[in-house]
Amino acid sequence: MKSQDYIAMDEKYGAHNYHPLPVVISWAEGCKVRDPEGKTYFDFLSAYSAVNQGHRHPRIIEAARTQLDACTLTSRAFHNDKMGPFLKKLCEFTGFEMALPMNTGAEAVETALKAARRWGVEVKGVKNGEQEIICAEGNFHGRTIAVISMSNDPDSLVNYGPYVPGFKKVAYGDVKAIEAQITPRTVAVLIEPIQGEAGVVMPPEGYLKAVRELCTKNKVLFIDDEIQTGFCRTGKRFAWQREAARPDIMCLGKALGGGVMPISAIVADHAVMDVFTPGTHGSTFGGNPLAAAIGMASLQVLEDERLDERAEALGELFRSEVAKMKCPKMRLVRGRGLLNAIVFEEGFEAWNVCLALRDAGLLAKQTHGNIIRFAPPLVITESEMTEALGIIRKTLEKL
Ligand code: IF1
Repeated sequence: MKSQDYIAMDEKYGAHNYHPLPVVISWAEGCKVRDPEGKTYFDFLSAYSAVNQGHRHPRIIEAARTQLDACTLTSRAFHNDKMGPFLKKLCEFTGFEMALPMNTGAEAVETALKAARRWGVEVKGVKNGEQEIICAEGNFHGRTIAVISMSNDPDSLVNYGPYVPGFKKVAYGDVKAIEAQITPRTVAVLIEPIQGEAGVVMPPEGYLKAVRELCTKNKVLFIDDEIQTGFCRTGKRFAWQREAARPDIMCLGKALGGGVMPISAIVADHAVMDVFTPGTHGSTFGGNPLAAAIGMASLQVLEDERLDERAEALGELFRSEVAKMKCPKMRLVRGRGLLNAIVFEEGFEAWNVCLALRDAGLLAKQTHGNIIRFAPPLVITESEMTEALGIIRKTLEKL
């Protein structure tokens, strides 16, 4: 079958809840992917930062293969010999005391919301049912009913009511707006350190630190969604580290699974995590031995290959080279590490640029019509980056 046949089959049998770029991927390695016709592309999306370690990293694949021959699933009714070592490694990597493993990012966010609501009652003394959580306009935290109840994106929200109460939405990047909404019933503030889906929107300098201090002062938990920004993507292991704004709960996902399987978690210290007691939360697949083996290898690769430093250096290169490109439609390039976006003029349709980039051999996806996100696997080499920048330059300068 050819690419167009696979696309037609997706259209016919798959729900129409996506509008993908017309390209089919049948093989991938490192920062490159290939279609059934044999054309190779740079992958500048990285499955929305889920393949920071590159496609099919040999050490992650090896860990998966070894575990496939031992044991893949036990459920949490029994212990397994991989979960403990994995969670120990995750705690050491993140600098938190405990971890709670789940599968998808949305589940990690749900887990954090549940932890905060329970903490609010049991530690802060808020009456059950009155807990409030403050979140930011323009957020993206996943697709579950509770999580979309925090969203203000019409596509995510419309006709899915009734929504979950207990959330207050405030402008992103404005500490005063958070402060104005804090009441004695507030149990948490949940934010992304950089808003990915919103178009790589960066808060003003000092925002995270100020949110941290505000939360401490008011006995409110600071929940940091690092599902997209975490695991070296922004040039640090986690984006909060740039401002030393250590959260009370961190939500993790995507690259924790090394691009192989969905693995998510929250990490926190005893003071918060101890609100969970047997039976109060869980998942059939969370902490399964296959995921644990893969997660362990995924963390080890980030550490051994110093992917934080690589993201920092190549991100600088990317932004400085793009800024020099002669494209009258381009307004600015922004980002941190290898999470970057090119913003075109208002009303510009970036979809056609993504098609042109595809034809030239680079895959990227637009967000909000006029913004394209550029986020290659962090294992990309400097010479590959230079080659990819050549493709982007040629395409943009033709507009
Ligand atoms: C899709 C966006 C990116 C996330 C943050 C939680 C989750 C995500 C900060 C939920 C997921 C994904 C979902 C994916 C597209 C992608 C995305 F454009 F939708 F917003 F990356 F920017 N917190 N983001 O970014 O994690 O449950 O999906 O594992 O198609 O919905 P999940």
